[in-house]
Amino acid sequence: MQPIWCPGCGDYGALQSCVRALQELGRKPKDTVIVSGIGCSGRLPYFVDAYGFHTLHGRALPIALGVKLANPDLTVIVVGGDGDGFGIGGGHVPHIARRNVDITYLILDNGVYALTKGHSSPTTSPGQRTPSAVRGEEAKPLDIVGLLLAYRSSFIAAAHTADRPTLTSIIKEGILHPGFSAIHIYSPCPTYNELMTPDSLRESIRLLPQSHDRHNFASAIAAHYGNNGFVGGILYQEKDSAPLNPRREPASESQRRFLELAGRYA
Ligand SMILES: Cc1ncc(C[n+]2csc(CCOP(=O)(O)OP(=O)(O)O)c2C)c(N)n1
Ligand code: SF4
Ligand SMILES: [Mg+2]
Repeated sequence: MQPIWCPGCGDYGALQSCVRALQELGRKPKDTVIVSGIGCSGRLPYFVDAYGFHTLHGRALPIALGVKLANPDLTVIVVGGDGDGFGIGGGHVPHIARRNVDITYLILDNGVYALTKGHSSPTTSPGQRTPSAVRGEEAKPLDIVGLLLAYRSSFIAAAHTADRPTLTSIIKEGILHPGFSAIHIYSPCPTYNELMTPDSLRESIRLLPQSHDRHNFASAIAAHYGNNGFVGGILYQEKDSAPLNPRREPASESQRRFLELAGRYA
């Protein structure tokens, strides 16, 4: 299917980078599943030659967990918006992170609920006027990378869709990472958010220097908070990350019971 996003939508860049990453890694469509939530971003699986599951608003992560438990050999990618993942679905992210499920999560953040015509999302800028905040947004925006750091995700990266080569290489590394790889991607919505543009992203987001030690958690925190949250690259990657693996002996009684329960539904 041809994409039906508006002209200039950042999600085209995310789509291109995602497909290129899968191609460059030689992942075959039959071995790949893209699971999405609801939103403009949630349409992405339609446009990729792989298995896709357009799920419910905010519920892509638990469904992806089920897919991965049922067949751990699959490459599982989750795509969702800022509202999908950090509004209605915000309660799922920490639990996928702490279980270190081996999936790659592409968070397409456009700062609005675009599909439902531009009302405020958890990342809308303070003062920004939207149909649900006509005098300007009063709430503080969520810091998505800050949350991923707090959840101790085993792979945390940030990128934007106006720099597709960097985004592609980060997605590749995220797919190769054994565990939960979460990538915060600024993806402009020219229809409903005039504050976020490709130029503003290129100007404000600085790539991490080569010297950044991605295995050092304290360095990741310093890089993120030292730049007001506007850095691109791989901030953190846990060394010796051990993902949840249903084929391995469970490490504890509670893990065994969790896997047994999940297996019953798989
Ligand atoms: C349970 C439920 N509540 C609300 C909606 C309405 N709804 C659809 S998409 C959406 C928000 C989408 O925003 P975001 O996740 O940021 O994705 P975007 O469209 O910006 O890519 C909402 C509230 C829904 N489909 N299902
Ligand atoms: S409304 Fe915004 S996010 Fe949705 S397709 Fe159009 S530009 Fe993209
Ligand atoms: Mg959005």
